[in-house]
Amino acid sequence: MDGFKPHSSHWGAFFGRHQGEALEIRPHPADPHPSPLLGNLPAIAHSPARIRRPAVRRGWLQGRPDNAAKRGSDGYVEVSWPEALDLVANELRRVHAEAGPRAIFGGSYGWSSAGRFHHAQSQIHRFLNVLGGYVRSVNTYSSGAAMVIIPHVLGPYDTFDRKSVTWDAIERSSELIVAFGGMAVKNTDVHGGGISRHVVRPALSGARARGARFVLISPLKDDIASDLDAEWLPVTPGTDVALMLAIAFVLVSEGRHDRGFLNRYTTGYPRFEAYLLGREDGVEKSPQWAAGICGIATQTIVDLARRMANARTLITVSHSLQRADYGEQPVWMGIVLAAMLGQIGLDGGGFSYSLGALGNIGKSQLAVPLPTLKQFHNPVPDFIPVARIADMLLNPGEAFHYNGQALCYPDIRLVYWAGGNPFHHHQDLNRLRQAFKRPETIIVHETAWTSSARHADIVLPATTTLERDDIGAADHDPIMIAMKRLIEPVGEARDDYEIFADIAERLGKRGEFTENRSNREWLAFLFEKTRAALATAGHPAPDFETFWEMGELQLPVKPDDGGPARAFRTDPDANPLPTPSGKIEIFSETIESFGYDDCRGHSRWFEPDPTAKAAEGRYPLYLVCNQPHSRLHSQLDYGDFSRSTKINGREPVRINPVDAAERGISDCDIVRLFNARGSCLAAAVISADVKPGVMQLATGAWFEPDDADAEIAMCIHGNPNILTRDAGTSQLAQASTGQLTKVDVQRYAGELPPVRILDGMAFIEEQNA
Ligand SMILES: Nc1nc2c(c(=O)[nH]1)N[C@H]1C(S)=C(S)[C@@H](COP(=O)(O)OP(=O)(O)OC[C@H]3O[C@@H](n4cnc5c(=O)[nH]c(N)nc54)[C@H](O)[C@@H]3O)O[C@H]1N2
Ligand SMILES: Nc1nc2c(c(=O)[nH]1)N[C@H]1C(S)=C(S)[C@@H](COP(=O)(O)OP(=O)(O)OC[C@H]3O[C@@H](n4cnc5c(=O)[nH]c(N)nc54)[C@H](O)[C@@H]3O)O[C@H]1N2
Ligand SMILES: [Mo]
Repeated sequence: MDGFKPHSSHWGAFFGRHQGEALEIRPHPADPHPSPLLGNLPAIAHSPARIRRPAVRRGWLQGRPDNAAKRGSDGYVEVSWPEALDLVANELRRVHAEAGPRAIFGGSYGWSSAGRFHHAQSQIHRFLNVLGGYVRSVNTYSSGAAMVIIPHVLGPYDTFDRKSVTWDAIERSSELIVAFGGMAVKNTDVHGGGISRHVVRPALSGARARGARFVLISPLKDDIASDLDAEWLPVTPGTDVALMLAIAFVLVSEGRHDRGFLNRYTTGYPRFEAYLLGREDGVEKSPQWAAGICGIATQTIVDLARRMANARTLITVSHSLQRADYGEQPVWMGIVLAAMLGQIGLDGGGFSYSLGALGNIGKSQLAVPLPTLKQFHNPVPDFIPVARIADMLLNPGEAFHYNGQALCYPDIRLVYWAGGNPFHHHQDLNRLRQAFKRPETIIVHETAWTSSARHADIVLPATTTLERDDIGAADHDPIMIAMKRLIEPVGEARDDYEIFADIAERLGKRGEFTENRSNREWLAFLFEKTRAALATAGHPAPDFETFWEMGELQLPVKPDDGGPARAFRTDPDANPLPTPSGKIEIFSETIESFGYDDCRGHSRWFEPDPTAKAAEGRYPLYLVCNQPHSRLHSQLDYGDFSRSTKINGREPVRINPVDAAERGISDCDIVRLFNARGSCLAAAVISADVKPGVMQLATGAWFEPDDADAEIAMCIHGNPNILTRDAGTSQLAQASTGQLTKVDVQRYAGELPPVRILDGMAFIEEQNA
């Protein structure tokens, strides 16, 4: 491949070549199923959406007292780099002097780009720590409820279940795979940090060819690969726990649950059983009971429970189920159900959280550590669960609960973001727009004029990964990649690292931040950790320059031995779980002791939140706001592939034929989705793959308000977060509930405003122009 150089992204390894104006991208030749998301990359080199020069919001620059109210609708003034860096340094100095680091929010959640060094999250946290710390955020939008519940039930997130069940074991041994939330092919395109080979499809096809059967539990039929002939149980969104309870009920009533396993490996089962059988609350969680809630027929539930008890069964629960009200419950209940089947730790059986939600989960673990950039210590005690950002900005000083702690929201005066897009990822964007009017200053490093950049005061143009050398490597992925710079920086864009280094210099901290290493020296330094481990273990261990020449390096993996789940099963006394009981906690005394009414001592079905129910009752349709197949989140929405999936410039929304007919909606009509929080336009796609009563609108279309000054704006492009509710899963995890909301829809009869946000910032002016 003449002139092509290796590189890597969250959606796959590839080779690129920039000649003349054209950036050519080719998938890695060894990748069996390269992601179509690669088609979004070429636009990086030339898109008008890229930020080309530092820019400052006019009202902020002029220092008007009420200027913050104009965030989101103000114009910008381009300035030189030295001016921009001075402004940032002075502002950090001022806020530090007046209020200290506890007034600076640096949570800065977001996926930024692959690459171990130029990872924007690592860079900003390191930088803010060098300056004395910042208010941080904990957990993720992805998995915020699971990250809190799993440690109570199984032990540290990511150590027990996500490291135990492999694709190989599924291909080898699973007989029945019951996938709650599915294993959508589109989702396995992606893994944070990179994914060198997309192997999920061949593994699942292999299991199917051997005779394994798949049951898809989801409101969408295409949440699993079509060649698996999965049985589709179109569950009502948000009701999986009722279905799981009913399956458990059948197991107990028919004596099919594994008492031996429950006795030896779990604690608290009797208290859960009392609830299940109705001894606690007078309600039997029977299939008849569940059928009325989840929309799956009684006999189907009974049959499924019997099949699960009679086969080597693997239960998977996707991220999506826990990104909803009471999201802790389906994860917990999935574990309880697998424990009742007694198959946890058996080859190809048991439970796995998030298998199929990300491409590398289910691959073998690496036997060597990966390069990581040191973050230094953050002395600031304050933090928020990541999705409580708007609550924090709107309610400084207000008390909230989280995982057994009573906490207070800090009073934030400066927000600093690099590598994330809150106007993509957060819920109830009209509320977030109000919240973003609160701080004194908002600084954003961005590659493109996203809506978040358009709500900032100081916007610093960052390079994309294609403009930098880096090392690509991710957990569970056996290939390390020499990510070579493919294009020159666009406009005056600079690496986050350089930007932070120059600001640190203005604050007298350059040496501390850079440790006097150049970019290249950092890469060699970070690589050394992996090289040394390879050498110690007796594997080929090239030096950095040789690795760089080679372009990629195969890393050794641990044997597929069933992981910690097998070890626990084999000898629970020698390998107890790091839970209070050393066992799987079907009842958690710890959680019970918190006294929360929305997450109690054992998994249970919660009726929809009464306030939400009252408010949403008028909106008859569920809206599934899932991950897009055409991009990663909001990244490169301006790319060719993402744009090719839009209809009349709008994001497609899928509607069942029955719901469409009732409303006189035809294919490709522009429709308006609405509820009490807001509305958006989208393009109708009529599809029987969506359960009646449900619509589906992927996340990630860049938020573009019809009227940037209106209190309740309509998004003319199709961002579902204008509709979602900004409320935590429960007081336990306080995680995002963005996956589901209730709406109604109608044909849009008004004049169609053009979508402009993907084509750059129109109202920029040069200083002194
Ligand atoms: N309603 C609803 N909302 C959701 C979800 C849902 O299911 N439903 N899913 C949630 C989930 S799981 C997630 S993970 C979040 C994702 O939310 P985010 O991670 O915030 O989304 P991204 O679009 O990946 O944002 C990354 C941003 O970083 C920028 N960027 C890329 N590389 C660099 C770089 O090198 N430097 C700098 N400075 N910037 C860079 C990109 O341009 C992009 O704007 O969204 C959440 N939001
Ligand atoms: N192509 C692509 N892949 C991605 C991403 C991306 O942006 N683009 N993002 C990545 C990230 S950051 C993450 S965290 C993962 C997220 O992984 P998930 O959160 O699992 O992914 P989603 O696509 O949001 O949801 C998966 C499916 O769950 C179904 N679902 C929704 N609600 C319910 C429910 O109540 N019950 C049941 N049974 N099913 C329900 C929906 O039909 C949806 O299609 O995906 C990753 N993969
Ligand atoms: Mo995520």
